[in-house]
Amino acid sequence: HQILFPIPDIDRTDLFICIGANPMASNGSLMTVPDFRGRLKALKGRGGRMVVVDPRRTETGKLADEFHFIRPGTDALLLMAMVHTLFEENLVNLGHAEQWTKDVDLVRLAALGFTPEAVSENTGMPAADIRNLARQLATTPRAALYTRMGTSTQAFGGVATWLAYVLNILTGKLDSTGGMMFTQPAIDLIALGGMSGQKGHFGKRFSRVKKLPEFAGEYPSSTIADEILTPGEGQIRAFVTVAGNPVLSSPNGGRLDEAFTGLDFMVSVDYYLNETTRHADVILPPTAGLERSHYDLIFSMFAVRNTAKYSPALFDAGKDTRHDWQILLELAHRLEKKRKGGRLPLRSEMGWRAFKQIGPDPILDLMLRAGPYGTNIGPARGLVQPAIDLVMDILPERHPLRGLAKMSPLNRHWQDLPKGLSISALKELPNGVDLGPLRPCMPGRLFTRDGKVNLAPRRYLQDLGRLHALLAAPPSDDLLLIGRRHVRSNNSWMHNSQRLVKGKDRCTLMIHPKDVARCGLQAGDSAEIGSTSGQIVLPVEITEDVMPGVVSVPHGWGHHREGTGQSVAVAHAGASINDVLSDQEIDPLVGTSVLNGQTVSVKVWRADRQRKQA
Ligand SMILES: Nc1nc2c(c(=O)[nH]1)N[C@H]1C(S)=C(S)[C@@H](COP(=O)(O)OP(=O)(O)OC[C@H]3O[C@@H](n4cnc5c(=O)[nH]c(N)nc54)[C@H](O)[C@@H]3O)O[C@H]1N2
Ligand SMILES: Nc1nc2c(c(=O)[nH]1)N[C@H]1C(S)=C(S)[C@@H](COP(=O)(O)OP(=O)(O)OC[C@H]3O[C@@H](n4cnc5c(=O)[nH]c(N)nc54)[C@H](O)[C@@H]3O)O[C@H]1N2
Ligand SMILES: [Mo]
Repeated sequence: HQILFPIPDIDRTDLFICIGANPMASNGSLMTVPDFRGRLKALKGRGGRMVVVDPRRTETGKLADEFHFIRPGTDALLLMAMVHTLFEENLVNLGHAEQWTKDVDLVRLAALGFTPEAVSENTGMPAADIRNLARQLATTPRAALYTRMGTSTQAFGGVATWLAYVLNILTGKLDSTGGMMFTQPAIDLIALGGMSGQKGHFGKRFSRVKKLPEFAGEYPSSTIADEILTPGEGQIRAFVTVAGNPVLSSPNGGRLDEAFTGLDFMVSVDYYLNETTRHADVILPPTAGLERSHYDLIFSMFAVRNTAKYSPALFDAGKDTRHDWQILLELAHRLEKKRKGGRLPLRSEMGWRAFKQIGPDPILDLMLRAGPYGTNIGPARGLVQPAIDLVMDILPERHPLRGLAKMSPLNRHWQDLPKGLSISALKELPNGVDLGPLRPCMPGRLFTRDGKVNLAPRRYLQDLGRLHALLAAPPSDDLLLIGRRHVRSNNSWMHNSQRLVKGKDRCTLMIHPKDVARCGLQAGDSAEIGSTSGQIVLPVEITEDVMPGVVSVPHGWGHHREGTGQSVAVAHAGASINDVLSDQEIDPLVGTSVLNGQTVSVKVWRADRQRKQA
């Protein structure tokens, strides 16, 4: 399920193995972790350790007790070799996961060929270090192995992500204190969705052009351009973007940029006139963050501690402005009317109007009250039930909110709140409420038919042929491109704030001194980074913090395109890594873009030569 996965119990772990993530810059990812630095300090204070594995010695890597470079795209080999070591050295111990895990033996067989010695050359990690890492994970009772962007958005992302779960399960870390645990948020979208029959799915449909699998109803963004540019039945002719800037965030953004120009119609719901919204026929700007109330439904599912916080709007919304929810609801209503030939049945029309009238807060209130820390909603329910019925009428069959209709009033009181959670209770607690640390909850979180975790799904096993091929091929000495994030940036949209972009140029090509010479570069040069998809030019930043053979460029830059309305961003344009990354390179198992580990060429860029070409 797209929003159900275990989170590192960072506040109680004694060993945090962090592979392909940089929480010092990102504040976590599928781990919502405010003040990572403070929590890391506490971890070290209680004698704990952090190990980081990354092709770049990141801000997080610099604070690690143990740091290892790894060649981009080879994590699946490292993780397989760790699995191999666990079996070989009799370190497998599932703990209470034993009861609800099956096919452990298939995993043992799958790992047979992947000895630490065999994967060492490809990964660039000494065999002894790999064995040691597996042993540490197995023998530290409270340990968590966490992988993220670097291990998932790469050629073996699917297998690497699977193996990270496998390692946590084989060593008894899943669902145990200080290990990898599921959250119990005040609004449990999984429980709500489960009640509406929504159980998560993958590969139920395939995209038209490239036949890529859907996941939770979404297709990979790398194939948007194909769907717009390829003629035929089902070709996309109109496009809506909401809070996204895919021209900068999708691989081969240049192709997407072109594709958008050919659309019949485009709408963007966004504040900014940026690289993507400049193609829109209509831009609908929503109210700003401080003009609307806020409760975090999604990130509470991933938080390292269960908390609930409601933020009321600080400012009145301007006259004639709309919240995102109002814009989207209005668009949906009008489209639905159009689809039905201009008129809706009375009951359905009333449902739409009821939804617009009540807005999200009463629904939020109901979800809080009906949730695991909620109050008994008894009489209140009687009052709102008719409105709920009307709203339910217009929701698609499998919409998670449908779970609400089936939720029986609960009577579990939260300890500090005699009346349990509700919006009014949260309004009295402006700093939010602490609902305590993560708690074991398996097998309650399992939705599989047999109530078991299948440790070796066929889909993953079938992808191992590719991993064997990687192992058999000697590593090439081409330069491999990886991304990076910075604490003062957020993907593509923080670059129009002077405060956030001032100071040293951050959109640079990081390159190791050993590679500088072979590319004919010197400090102070600009480099041309090229691939079959395109070229960009960036200043070089020579540093031993990247692994030899690896270069790094951040994403979200490239604000030189005409027709955007962001003067500060234009003055700090940088270049887009996604103009170099190919949209043809995907992980065939899951369809995810290869954002890390694509091959590039790097050479000196000279203004004079460029002028001659022009
Ligand atoms: N300040 C800030 N915070 C953010 C964001 C932001 O842009 N700025 N973005 C937000 C979003 S949308 C997300 S998804 C999260 C992401 O949060 P994280 O998952 O922490 O993502 P990154 O910071 O990109 O870290 C990925 C790391 O993987 C490394 N890496 C690259 N290739 C490989 C590889 O092949 N193997 C291994 N082992 N490592 C590799 C990179 O060097 C990098 O250190 O952050 C969120 N938070
Ligand atoms: N090469 C490479 N590419 C990457 C990544 C990488 O690591 N490397 N990371 C990928 C990841 S993990 C992600 S999540 C994507 C992110 O990429 P996108 O999903 O395209 O998102 P952003 O660049 O963050 O753009 C957010 C947009 O939302 C607008 N916005 C902000 N707040 C609101 C709001 O309240 N309402 C509305 N309607 N609009 C709002 C902003 O103005 C901005 O235009 O990039 C991906 N692209
Ligand atoms: Mo993301």
